[in-house]
Amino acid sequence: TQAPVNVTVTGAAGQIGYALLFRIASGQLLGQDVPVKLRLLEIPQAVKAAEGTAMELEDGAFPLLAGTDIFDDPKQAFEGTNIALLVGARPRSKGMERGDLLEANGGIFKPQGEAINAGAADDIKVLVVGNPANTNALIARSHAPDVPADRFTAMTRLDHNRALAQLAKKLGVPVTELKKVAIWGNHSATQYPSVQHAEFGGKSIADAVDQAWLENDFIPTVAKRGAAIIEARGLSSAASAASAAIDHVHTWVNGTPAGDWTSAAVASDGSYGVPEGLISSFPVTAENGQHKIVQGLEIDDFSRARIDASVNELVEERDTVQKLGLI
Ligand code: NAX
Repeated sequence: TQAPVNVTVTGAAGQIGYALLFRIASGQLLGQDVPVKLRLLEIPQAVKAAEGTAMELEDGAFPLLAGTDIFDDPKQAFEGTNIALLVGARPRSKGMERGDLLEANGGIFKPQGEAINAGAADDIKVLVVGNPANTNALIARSHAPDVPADRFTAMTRLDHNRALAQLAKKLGVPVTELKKVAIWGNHSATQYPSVQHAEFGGKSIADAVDQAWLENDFIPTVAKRGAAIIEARGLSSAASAASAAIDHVHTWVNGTPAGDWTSAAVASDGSYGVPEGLISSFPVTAENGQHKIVQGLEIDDFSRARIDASVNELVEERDTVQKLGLI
């Protein structure tokens, strides 16, 4: 029998953590034949709540769950970890400037990056969910110089899934018919959900919908969906975010199907004019546990402007954390 895979989840007592942990324990992250050991990281004040969640995990009697350990020290939480889901982050409070937000998150993602560098397993894969996700991933990565840069990713799969759902509704087809939808740039309101190369049942989506719908309806609906969920639910998206995190890691480990791609924020290699090293969302394929940015796509003028706008925001965030000495 296989040794359990160590999965560290930060922010384990939060709302995404609550939805995520049970799906990991049930085998949906890595597969029905892979035992997992959970390592939960929380701040000291939330350790008791995490213990409550661990009790419920125990009560699930999950056949694949080999145990749950709780930590308030990143060094211990990332010891020997194979998969790290960095969910806990500092939310923006009222009146907080972007610089303050980035600085507060630097205080979280710097020590976590260092701990991953010091103690994680050689095959470590990191997904950052906590916002601002792309730049938090950049901070963590810059403090883990011994870990290959492509192991640090940030989540735009929720945006990707939201785009699929909107398109399926508009076109009256199941999501399984849709291929080659892409999220570009930052996981923020500037993100660019693109259908330029997208297909449904082998036909072009760009030809089937009009540009006005794309610009005035589809793009803002996807980009502002998080705010719409808060408005309706009184709380930010949690189960859908957890579901997307499961999808991101599952695809990373098991690969993308032939003839399709997914979206993930990964280290840029300079493709499509995105500055090298920036963690930006691209259309990506995954094979043998490695992402590849889809190459050779023609980018029309509309897409170019949207991609540039979002990438510029990432450059500004990077410059800010650089000035703050966080990277
Ligand atoms: P919650 O506030 O419910 O939970 C966050 C948890 O993180 C809390 O339990 C807190 O104690 C913990 N935490 C804070 N600092 C920590 C640290 N240094 N180490 C370990 N744990 C720490 O937030 P939740 O709704 O679960 O959302 C978590 C993060 O996901 C937020 O930053 C949120 O903005 C982000 N999201 C990202 C999405 C994406 O698509 N990339 C979508 C959903 C979500 O908005």
